[in-house]
Amino acid sequence: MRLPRSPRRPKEIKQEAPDKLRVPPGQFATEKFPVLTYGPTPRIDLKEWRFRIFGLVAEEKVLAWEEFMALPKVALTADFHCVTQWSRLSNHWEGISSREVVGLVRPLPEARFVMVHCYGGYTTNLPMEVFLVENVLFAYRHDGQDLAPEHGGPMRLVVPERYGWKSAKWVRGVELMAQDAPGFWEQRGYNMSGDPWREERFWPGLGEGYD
Ligand SMILES: Nc1nc2c(c(=O)[nH]1)N[C@H]1C(S)=C(S)[C@@H](COP(=O)(O)O)O[C@H]1N2
Ligand SMILES: [Mo]
Repeated sequence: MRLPRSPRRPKEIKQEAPDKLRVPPGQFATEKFPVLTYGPTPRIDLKEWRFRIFGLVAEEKVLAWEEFMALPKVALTADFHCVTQWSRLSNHWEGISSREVVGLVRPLPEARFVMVHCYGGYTTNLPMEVFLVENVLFAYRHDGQDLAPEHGGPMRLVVPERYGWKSAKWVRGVELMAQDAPGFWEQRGYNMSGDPWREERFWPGLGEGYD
């Protein structure tokens, strides 16, 4: 699969604090990039692919692949922390920032949370202020290659400041909401917030050390 290339170089976002402790508590660094998917890998034809931004917005937006790829691009290096305890440091991502995507729809003032919807039915929730952090992006390239289908290709969300389950693969929509609601893993015992630096792994009270 060859993806269209932007004529402009993506804007490179610096990693926040390269010299700070990079591996959060209870995690170990690995060079590998394991695949963690619940269920089969969806295969999406780029001609059929759509990305819908909807919910509490003045006017919803549906993007086809070419429209999505025509948006201004960013690139950044970020660490990735899975709740199953592996961390993969220094992933280079290229994509479209969440701010760019939200800028297309004029959110209503009551919109405070998002639900990210995926091909295959997976979902995950985030507060708007976390979703709109500068290093959150809808990525289509990883370490210089088009994003592999098993890692979320053609496009996935990347939320470096949260555990990996918030980095939804095969994204097909973002829903703006007034109230928080649990996504797929959040309904099954994972923490609503999922900050790896605070070890927000599971529901408070589930498991030793996590409450
Ligand atoms: N659609 C979808 N997105 C998903 C998942 C999934 O099962 N389905 N797994 C999550 C989990 S638990 C992790 S750790 C990361 C793993 O990303 P990777 O498979 O590219 O390593 O994807 C997240 N995004
Ligand atoms: Mo995970």
